[in-house]
Amino acid sequence: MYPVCPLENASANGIRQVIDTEGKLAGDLPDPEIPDDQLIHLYETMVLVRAIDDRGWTLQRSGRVEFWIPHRGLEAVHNAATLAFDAKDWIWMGYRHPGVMLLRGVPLLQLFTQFFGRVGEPLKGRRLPTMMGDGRVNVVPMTTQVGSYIPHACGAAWGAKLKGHDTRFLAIFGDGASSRGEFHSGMNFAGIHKPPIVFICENNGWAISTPQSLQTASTTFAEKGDAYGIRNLRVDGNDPLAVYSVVREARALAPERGATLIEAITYRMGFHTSSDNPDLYRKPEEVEIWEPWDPLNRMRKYLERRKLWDGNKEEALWVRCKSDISDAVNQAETLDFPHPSSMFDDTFHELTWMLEEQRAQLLADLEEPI
Ligand SMILES: Cc1ncc(C[n+]2csc(CCOP(=O)(O)OP(=O)(O)O)c2C)c(N)n1
Repeated sequence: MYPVCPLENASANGIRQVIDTEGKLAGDLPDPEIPDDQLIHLYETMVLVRAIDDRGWTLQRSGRVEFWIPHRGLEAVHNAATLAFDAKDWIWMGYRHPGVMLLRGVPLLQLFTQFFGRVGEPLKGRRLPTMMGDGRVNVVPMTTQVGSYIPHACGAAWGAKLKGHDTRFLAIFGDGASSRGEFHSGMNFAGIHKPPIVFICENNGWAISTPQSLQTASTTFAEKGDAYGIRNLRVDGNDPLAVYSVVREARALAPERGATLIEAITYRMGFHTSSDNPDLYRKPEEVEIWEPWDPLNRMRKYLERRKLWDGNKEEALWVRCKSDISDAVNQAETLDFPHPSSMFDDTFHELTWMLEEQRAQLLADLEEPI
């Protein structure tokens, strides 16, 4: 028999939880009583994030988008965590977190402009699709190097503390990041200096083909916080209400207590990226045990129990999401690609002579007929 989903025995596994698979209050945490309009906005964003993933995948498979990093099943953690933070707070995120941008009010067109690598979005079409960010809404552009941004996030949080600003910080990263030196430097720094930061380790079971058992010999990722004197806990990462609860509490404690390390237990239902094939390293049965814990279904059932949602609203929402996405796709595909020489822009205030030479060479090469 295949092992059961860890969320099934949440309390035995020390995993904080609010709702079960039927959206019933069944966990150890009380309902966080998020206002109705925010609850609905959260659910609608989770659905939009799922619809973006569905469309992004087909766009990549049909050759219209270069690359895709799926986020199916991971809609609860980043959306609920963003909602738990204030707009003035800063967020460092990974590449599976489009809801961070959406909940900060970034238009869908900007996301698709980024996915298509066109000009007209802040990163100027230079990043891999889904590696987003926008300083105007306090979301730091994502860097591909796993976990590399943890020390930067700590430094920024410490800086805010030293300046007496009431700004809090959130850094979301994967379980794979916990094997990087930057994770340990960041945790050590945070334990000592107590910057107002919340770390979320999104434990989705895998780092490409590396399972948890080969990532760490620790029983949990959360307990790594103990070594650094950092408050830590585990939460059901497919339960948006539980994620909201623990993140909101950690944010509130941050000015006094400093950092909290939250291990959010979730599961990457899809491929690592469009260049991956998970059939080579994991069994379909493993994916199946997570299906009843789908965060969208649980949240929808919870809203239905609260009489805030029904089948008609659900259908209308999906129609709206698909139509808004199609509009964004159609518009984004008409935009220009960046000029190749723009790769030299924004590297230095003034280009070094070597980069000047390389840029001139590139421009000359581009003039040459192939
Ligand atoms: C420093 C570094 N090493 C290796 C890679 C290649 N790489 C890209 S994603 C990834 C796995 C990351 O796993 P995790 O942090 O658990 O996040 P997930 O992709 O599962 O969301 C690896 C090893 C990289 N981008 N950066």
